Amino acid sequence: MKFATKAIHVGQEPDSFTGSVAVPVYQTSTYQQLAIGKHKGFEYSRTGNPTRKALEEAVSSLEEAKYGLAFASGVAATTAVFSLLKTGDHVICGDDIYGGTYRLLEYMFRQWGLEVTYADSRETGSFGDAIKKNTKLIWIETPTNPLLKIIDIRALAHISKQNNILLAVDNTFASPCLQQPLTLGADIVVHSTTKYLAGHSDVIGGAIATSDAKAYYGLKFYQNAAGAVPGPWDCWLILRGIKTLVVRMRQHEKNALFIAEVLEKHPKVERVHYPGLRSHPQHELAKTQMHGFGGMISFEIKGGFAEVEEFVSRLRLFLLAESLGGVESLVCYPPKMTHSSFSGEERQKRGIKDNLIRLSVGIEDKEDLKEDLESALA
Ligand code: P1T
Repeated sequence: MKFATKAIHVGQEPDSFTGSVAVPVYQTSTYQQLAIGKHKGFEYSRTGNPTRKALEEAVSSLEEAKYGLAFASGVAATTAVFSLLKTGDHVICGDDIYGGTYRLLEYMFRQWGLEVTYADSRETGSFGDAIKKNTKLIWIETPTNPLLKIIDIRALAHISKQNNILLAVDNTFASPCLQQPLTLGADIVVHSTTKYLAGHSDVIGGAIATSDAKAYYGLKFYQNAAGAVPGPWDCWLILRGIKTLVVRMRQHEKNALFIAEVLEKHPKVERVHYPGLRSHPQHELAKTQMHGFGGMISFEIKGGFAEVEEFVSRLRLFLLAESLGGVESLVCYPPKMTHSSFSGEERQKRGIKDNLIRLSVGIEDKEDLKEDLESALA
């Protein structure tokens, strides 16, 4: 079955009891058991819920995985993966990552004795160089948040397999529609389903897909033990979003490429980061592992914070907000919003400049988006 068909049908078969075409919302905390130790596959909704199961099947199918797990947020899914590790284990993490992932590593897991090294996201070799005897996990985003760097998943998968290390890829920015890390050799894929999978800025969620049975059973145990599960309504909303993922991603990408080209030519713009531009240093790599370049752009405006403030205050369509991947266009200032958990020094080290602006390009008419950006820049 092809991707667009799977997005509509897998996990979303008509309800066997009523024929309901939409997966029912099983708003129940518990399930009557037939006898002690005998039940119909569900005991308690933290452990399992049919609406959540439908979402888990849908996500695993889109990621070409054997197993899927849904969580209450992307951060909860990320926490689940780090929770596979033990005190004294070492993680190598790409240096350009969502601020919340950095916060989790630095302010939660480090105090529990996890060692973390950040590797240069653009240099595959820097991940290899960082490997130690106790390295258990490589964690990357690609494209990265917020600088849209591309990491060579195949090359990292090769390194991680040779060294018996798990490779986890946060695939939130691309979505499985544009990139399927497991098919490139990664072991675990993580999503903030809040973003493109749900697609309408109306729900918080996370998911993991893997074909590694050992990792899956560890993560499944964690899911039930720690309990950060999504409720059935949230699962239902994400499932509904997934049905239109393909058409939305096509439009996000068309609009983003158009806007990136507009920005690149604009005299008030210093630099544009978008993997679909030929000027992007890893454009060719992106083509080898992605089926499209997505809807996220970041750019450096000429000037500093004053110019950023002025620019965002003049936008009308692009809403100033955290998050991304919804049908509406958003603008974000990473240094003070999504990446405020990095110190100024850490941001500078990573190239997140004070004039960096991030856009989540929605699926509105591209001419309206262009006009909004141009009039605010003017
Ligand atoms: O917000 P939550 O659903 O918990 O997802 C966290 C998360 C994980 N991974 C990536 C790559 C993300 O971008 C995020 C959340 N990011 C934003 C809210 C943002 O505006 O970048």
